[in-house]
Amino acid sequence: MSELSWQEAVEHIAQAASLDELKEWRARWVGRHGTITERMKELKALPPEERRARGYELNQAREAILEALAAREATLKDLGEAANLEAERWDLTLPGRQPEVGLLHPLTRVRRRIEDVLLRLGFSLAYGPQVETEWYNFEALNIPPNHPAREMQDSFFVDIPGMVLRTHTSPVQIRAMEQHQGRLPVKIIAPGLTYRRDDDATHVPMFQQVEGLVVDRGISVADLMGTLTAMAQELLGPSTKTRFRSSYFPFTEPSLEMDVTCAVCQGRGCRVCKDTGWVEILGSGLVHPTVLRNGGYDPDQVSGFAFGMGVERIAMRLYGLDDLRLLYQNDLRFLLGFRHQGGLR
Ligand code: 2U9
Repeated sequence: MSELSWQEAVEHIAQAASLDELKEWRARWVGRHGTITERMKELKALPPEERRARGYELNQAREAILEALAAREATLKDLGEAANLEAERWDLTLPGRQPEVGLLHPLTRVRRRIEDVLLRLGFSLAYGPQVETEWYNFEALNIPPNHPAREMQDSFFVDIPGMVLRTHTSPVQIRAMEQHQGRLPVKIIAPGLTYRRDDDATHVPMFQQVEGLVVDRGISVADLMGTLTAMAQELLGPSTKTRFRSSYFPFTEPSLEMDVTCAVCQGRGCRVCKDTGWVEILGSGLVHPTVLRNGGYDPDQVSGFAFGMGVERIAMRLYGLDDLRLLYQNDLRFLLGFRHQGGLR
């Protein structure tokens, strides 16, 4: 039995500090075993007149307590909401969050720079499939069946017989020549992904090339040297010098490799050029007569020059990287180092 009168209970309830405390008051006074409830159970033992008066009084008390509980509950809930609102108040004067701005991958930038320079020299872009037939990837380019590039350990062959992941973008140019149907000039560049079974510090199995092809009447090595020197000077700076060394490729005759004065040390000698002052950046040559014929052109009427470069290799030379794999590891510590290298496009 409680020592408090119900009037005192009503006063306590009106000052309860929490909803939990209200729950206790409710159980103690009007719950299943609460004071009022127990008293009501005792009513039936009383004589009728007394039962009426006592019952009336207990009902009054019960109503008053329930009312006090409801009133206090409403007040506590209101106070809680107000406190929540206060805690969640937004400070509109706080400075905004600086959004992280992305940047193009260094390889994308280098490839686009090469494309830009060649587009300004009058070339058009050409694209083709990455899964190629052996004809377009090898035979049409005068690469014979016994050539080492055609071994399983050098190229990625796919499950479809006679198909290979292109090992260079040259097949794009054969397809483009076919589409030109003998019209002149052909003046295209073929940028894109290529695949070879190589994997070390200076080779990745998937890499990017930009190749170029010009076919017209009277194209000579002079056109090749002039065009590629102009490209190198646009790409690496106007004081860049070029030199050509003879080489061999099945699809060009004669074949030439082009060196440029080192962009890192301006020819003075450094780690990138191995103290020679020169770095090799591309292969080139006059298009082999057989290749012209395979593209639908008559080598007695027209001639052409072609060149090919590896975008990764050029990026290594431009940025002085000694491990090509850095370009493919998506390490932000490395990539963010290019944040201030030229504008974003
Ligand atoms: C056609 C005819 C000829 C494209 C050429 C090279 C020389 C060359 C390499 C550079 C580095 C490949 O990425 S790399 O490993 N390329 O040396 N490419 S001439 O000759 C062609 C292309 C298409 C129809």
